Amino acid sequence: MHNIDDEYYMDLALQMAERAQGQTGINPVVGAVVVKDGAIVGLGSHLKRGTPHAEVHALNMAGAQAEGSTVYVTLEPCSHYGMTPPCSERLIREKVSRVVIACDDPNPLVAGRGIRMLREKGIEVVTGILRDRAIRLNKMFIKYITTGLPYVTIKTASTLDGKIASRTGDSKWISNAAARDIVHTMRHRHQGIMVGVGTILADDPQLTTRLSVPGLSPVRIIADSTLRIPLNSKVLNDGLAPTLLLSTSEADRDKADALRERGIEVLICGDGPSVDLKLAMTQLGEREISSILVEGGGRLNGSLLERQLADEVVMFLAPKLIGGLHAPGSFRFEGYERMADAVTLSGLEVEQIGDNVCIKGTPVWP
Ligand code: AOF
Ligand code: ZN
Repeated sequence: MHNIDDEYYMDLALQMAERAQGQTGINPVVGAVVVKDGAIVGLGSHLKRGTPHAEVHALNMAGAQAEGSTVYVTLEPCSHYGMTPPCSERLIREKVSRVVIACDDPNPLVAGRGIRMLREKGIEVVTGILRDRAIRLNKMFIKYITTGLPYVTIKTASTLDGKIASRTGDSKWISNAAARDIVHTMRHRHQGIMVGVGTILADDPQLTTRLSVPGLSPVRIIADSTLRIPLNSKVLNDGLAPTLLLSTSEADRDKADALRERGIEVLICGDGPSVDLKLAMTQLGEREISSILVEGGGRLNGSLLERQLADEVVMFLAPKLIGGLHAPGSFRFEGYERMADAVTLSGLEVEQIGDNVCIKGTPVWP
């Protein structure tokens, strides 16, 4: 049991924010708790872009009890007029006494101004309570708001010898059912899902979110430099989520037109022969896709790794050894010459899921 202190209330605010992951679009997830005279009098979470911020919901619930209260908020209250008015002004107007913040808002429009506004009005401000957890929670928002580029997570499922299919191409299934369920939660929490056209040709996947309860499906992004995608593939016909194609100027114009007529957006990412993935990320960022889950195949994973375009790698390993001199591996690219050149994963997290192992980390290039 945790003693009742600032961390106790911040933990509650973080839990509310955590549960909203995936539903705020390019906005952060934020939770707020209002405490007055030793009791919680207001709770709030930012639920969707364009709707009230966490503080507003919590203060509305607190009503007149907000005066003289302590407000816990997982992100620095905003200071700008965006789709909604500034939360700092609202906190000042409500005459709260103390604001406890987990982490600063890296949005250049805020970046410390929210905290300054509160302090200038004599409100006590404490920052850094459960800061690391708050930063980790908004890793996607932080990357996107500071770079305009999506946060890229590469997810792989391989045998222990690193293969994502057998020598004949068989891949159903490598990871266990529990590991595959986790992937659907990951899909829910990303704005986009990306695969290479080879995956469409091999598996004709839906790439939607399928949980035991309804979930949010990401925009489906297919890297297909020459538009080889079959017109009858599921992602082009099921209408379950938008689909976007990444191609090059070498792609057949008639096929591009045919796809656009069906409402499929076709982006031209460079002059070929393969999709310029850096340019693709810039264009996807411009379309407000702030996070992308990459689900292979090996070539797409390898290209992203080679171009240093991955923010996180999540690898599910099954206790199987399949061999195969030409069986594909999870990262297929030219490769580095020396072990000292290898990409390493930092901040490693290892979790056992039944007989599978999940390894997560942040790639670091030497
Ligand atoms: C807060 N509390 O709950 C959230 C904040 O367009 P808007 O008005 O929704 O503003 C979005 C920006 O506001 C977003 O980029 C981030 O800087 C901040 N989000 N701030 O005080 C909240 N969601
Ligand atoms: Zn705000």
